[in-house]
Amino acid sequence: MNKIAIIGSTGSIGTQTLEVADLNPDINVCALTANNNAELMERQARKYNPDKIAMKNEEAAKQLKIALADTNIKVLSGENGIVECAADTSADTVVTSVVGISGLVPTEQAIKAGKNIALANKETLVAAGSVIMPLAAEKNVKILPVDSEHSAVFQSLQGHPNKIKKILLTASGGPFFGKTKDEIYNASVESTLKHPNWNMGIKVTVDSASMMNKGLEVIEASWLFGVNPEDICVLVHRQSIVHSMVQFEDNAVIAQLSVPDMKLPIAYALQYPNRRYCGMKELDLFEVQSLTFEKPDLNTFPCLGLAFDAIKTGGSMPCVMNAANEIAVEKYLHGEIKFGEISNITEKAMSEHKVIKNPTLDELIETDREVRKNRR
Ligand code: MN3
Repeated sequence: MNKIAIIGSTGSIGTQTLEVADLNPDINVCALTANNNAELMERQARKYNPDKIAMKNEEAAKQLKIALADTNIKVLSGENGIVECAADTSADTVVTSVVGISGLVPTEQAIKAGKNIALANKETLVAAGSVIMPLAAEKNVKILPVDSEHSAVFQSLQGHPNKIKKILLTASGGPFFGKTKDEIYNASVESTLKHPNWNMGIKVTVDSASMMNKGLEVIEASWLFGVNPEDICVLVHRQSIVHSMVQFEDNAVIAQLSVPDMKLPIAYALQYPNRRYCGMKELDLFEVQSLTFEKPDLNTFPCLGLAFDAIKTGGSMPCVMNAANEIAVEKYLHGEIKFGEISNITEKAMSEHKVIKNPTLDELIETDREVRKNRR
């Protein structure tokens, strides 16, 4: 039996995690949290009967307290309620499927409470990998990747106790593959949200279009697998069938292939080292026919280059990059800036930042806050 808490259960990864749980009776849901979708949370709470739930939005929590008055489910609210659902439950594993920096503190508190982490919130490691990874080691908890590329790397490492020579991280290229910087500068939100292969949350879809998503994943991979950024090679692979690869000292390359479906990495993280049917379709390579790999275009997608710069600089720099990008994406979605300005804003924040070499978690949270304040 794997008891889980889901931080962000009404989002894309959260709902797919529950679909995986539906197929596997050995996964038991003991806590759920969300921002403000009270209607969906009520349905989830009634179906999975967790011990406790939390809504970040106080109004939504109030509404649910009334709606769930006939149950024994404890309804909490605010940041503290979310942290309680992450750290103070009978869960063995906490699925962190919220987007952005808001996943950081619940993840940290869950690790401190000795919970394994099924990590879908990449921003946590991007901003604070230097604090989170040593903490996880100290508390002897596992950080199991839910991001499809990192899950593929993790799967490719099974049975290979050897040192990684290179990580070959694949990228779909997003909706603007093959375009020039000028052509996408004024890209509409609608065209940005049209991802060719993956159906994901809004923030990660915009990040995919700018290739910042791949940049965040380079940093995530570097922390998860202890690999230098110089040894992470990004390949644009339009078919999204090879989810990433590992090259070993003997130059053998091991890959994981499947149709693009997040249920596989979710199920693997929750049932590792077992594999069970998770609702994903079979891969038909005759239908796919060819698998192609190309170099990313750093001129059209400067965000990818910024991420390599940020992790090479280290310290508080990736945290600054992440915060500036989150703000810029938000502004873009609200029609306040052009698509092409996302990278400009991020680059400017990075160039203005005075790096803290070995930041504490508090210093990182403060840095994140500063960057957001200055960019709003
Ligand atoms: Mn990914």
